[in-house]
Amino acid sequence: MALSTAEDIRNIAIVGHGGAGKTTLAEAMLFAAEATERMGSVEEGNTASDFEEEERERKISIDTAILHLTWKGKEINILDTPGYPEFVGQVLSALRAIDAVVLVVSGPAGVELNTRKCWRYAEEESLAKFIVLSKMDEENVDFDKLVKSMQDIFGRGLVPLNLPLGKGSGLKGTIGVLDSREGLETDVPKALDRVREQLIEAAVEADDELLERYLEGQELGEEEMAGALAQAIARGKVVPILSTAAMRGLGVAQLLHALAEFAPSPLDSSREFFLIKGEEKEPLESADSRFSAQVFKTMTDPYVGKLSFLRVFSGKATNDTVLYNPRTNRSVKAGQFLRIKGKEQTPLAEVLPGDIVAVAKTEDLAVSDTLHGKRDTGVFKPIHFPQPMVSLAIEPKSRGDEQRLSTALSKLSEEDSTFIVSRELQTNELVITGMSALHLEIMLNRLKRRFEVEVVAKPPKIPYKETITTTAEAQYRHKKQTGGRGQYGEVYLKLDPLGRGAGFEFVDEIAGGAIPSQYIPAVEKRIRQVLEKGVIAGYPVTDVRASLYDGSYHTVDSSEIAFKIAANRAFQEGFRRAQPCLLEPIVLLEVSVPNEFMGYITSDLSGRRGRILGMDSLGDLLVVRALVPMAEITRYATELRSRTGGQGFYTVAFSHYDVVPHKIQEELVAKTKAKEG
Ligand SMILES: Nc1nc2c(ncn2[C@@H]2O[C@H](COP(=O)(O)OP(=O)(O)OP(=O)(O)O)[C@@H](O)[C@H]2O)c(=O)[nH]1
Ligand SMILES: [Mg+2]
Repeated sequence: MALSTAEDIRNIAIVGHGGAGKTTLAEAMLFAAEATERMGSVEEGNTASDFEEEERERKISIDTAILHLTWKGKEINILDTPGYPEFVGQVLSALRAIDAVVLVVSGPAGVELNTRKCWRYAEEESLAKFIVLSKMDEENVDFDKLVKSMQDIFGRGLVPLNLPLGKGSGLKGTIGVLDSREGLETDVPKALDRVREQLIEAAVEADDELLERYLEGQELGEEEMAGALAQAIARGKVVPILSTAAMRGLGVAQLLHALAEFAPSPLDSSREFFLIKGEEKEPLESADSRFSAQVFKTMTDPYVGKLSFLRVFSGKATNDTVLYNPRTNRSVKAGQFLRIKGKEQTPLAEVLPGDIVAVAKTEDLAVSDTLHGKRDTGVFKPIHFPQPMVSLAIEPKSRGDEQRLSTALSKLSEEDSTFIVSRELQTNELVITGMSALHLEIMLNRLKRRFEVEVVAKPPKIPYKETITTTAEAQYRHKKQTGGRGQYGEVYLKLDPLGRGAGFEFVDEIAGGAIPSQYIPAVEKRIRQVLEKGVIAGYPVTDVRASLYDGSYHTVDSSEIAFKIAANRAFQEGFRRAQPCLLEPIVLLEVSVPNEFMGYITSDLSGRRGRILGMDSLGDLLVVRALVPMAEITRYATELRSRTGGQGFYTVAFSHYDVVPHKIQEELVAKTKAKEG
């Protein structure tokens, strides 16, 4: 399929709260544009977007689906993004590829938490916005109230571009505000006039000349009007609201029409793109003839291998074009560009500025990579992903699967930037971290289905540490001198507590050769071994200084081994005398919830031994910052979600180590003893 020009491309992402009706809308758009022969449904698991097994079974979107249709000569690329908060990484990467968002707001539910978040992301990326009211065929939807509440939240730039005809199950269709009114009955024309006026005012406001003529009462030409509206939309001054009932196909053609007419083409986008070269930023015009593109998503396909999805920002490329990647400083031949339609791919001979396409067999490419047609060091701004915070420790069910597990995990984390795999140094556990318990569950299912590796998962161990709180001295003499060659070594140690984070220090204070210098490294080495294993509960020791200040030796019987034994005993003894304690990691927790949950959050955090640092109100959202022991929030994600009906979210970051309260320390010590038998 040869495209005519970049002006005919429209790149949009459908975003919104979970279950708002995005996938159903995309399906209805494909069907209306005859890109599909039948309209699938989420319930039946046969939509173009939700084709992956996990999506079909759960009836939710997990990955962004890339779809394509042609409407009246316009090539429309649609990115259907997931709405549940754990998949926000998919939304953020999709936004990098497009020029306009279609924010779906469920008619019955109104504005929800994720509606606001998506609005904010779209604003941050300077994207044109369209609002689609979905499920307008459901009962108890009050169109006027809905529009007013959205205008209160998002501003007066929101103006309906169509109106629903009828209500609930009696919804007959929708009427375009700018359409001809012939044959219309009832009171709709009155409302239409009013809205039409609002729309025209909002559209001409940004254009002084038009505004003047309009205020003088001059009739504006249809084309002039459309041009002004398109510009106002591209700049975010006007946000059209369109009513739909996608399951019944109502309002869908009007939406397609609005996108084709008023959504900015890649050339008209008000987004600014620049290539970063060290400290410099070089603006990039989409009319620039140099080929440049950014990878916004990758996927491992069982049949074609790794697919990388690109948004082309400037220039053209063919399959022979050699793509240069400044991150790896390597070039790869494009090989085969592909147009993506859900799970189907069709080969393309050429790609244009603004295109969204895939390339196959590109193992080297990673999300955020910049690609050039010529050698160039400039890179596009990397896509910023949130830090995931829910972890599980995993190990393969069958021994010998370690290698397969690690290959599979690295593939999964390559295609999902919010899924992180790490080996914890202290606990030696393989830990996976994701956005939520559901996210991790989905990943483990994918491991099983796609890579045939099964694992056992449990909460990761908390990396406690051991330290001392006072100074103490200890001595040990190791002596065995009966028969044959003897063993002899004696050490005197002084242990001092050090400040948090200081680690371990060894000081050699031996004077006058009380211990010959060749044995001293053995003393230090043995103590460092004890540090790793711990003394009171099996956790590594930290923030301690050990000073070797005296000792004795025997000219024949002393050996490294003898001094090591003495060092071990003296250190353990000294450690126990120096009022040892356990340290636990404390994290900085930032919780955002609607104001109504303030009471719950504060009492819950104090129950978790948390210390509240501050509270801020952002509109009706409350942001609470607190220091909380890591051990107290291992299941916080699930609990917060269920208590706030999914309206709360949070971030965590490591803060510092602090002393474990005595009672909890006793329990931990007892647990270790029980394990050791
Ligand atoms: N009555 C009615 N229900 C709808 C309509 N569109 C979608 N639904 C229902 O709403 C539910 C969610 O629809 P989806 O299309 O999966 O919503 P989504 O926004 O894609 O969901 P996620 O991608 O998981 O966030 C499904 O049960 C749909 O059948 C509509 O026009 N009318
Ligand atoms: Mg969906």
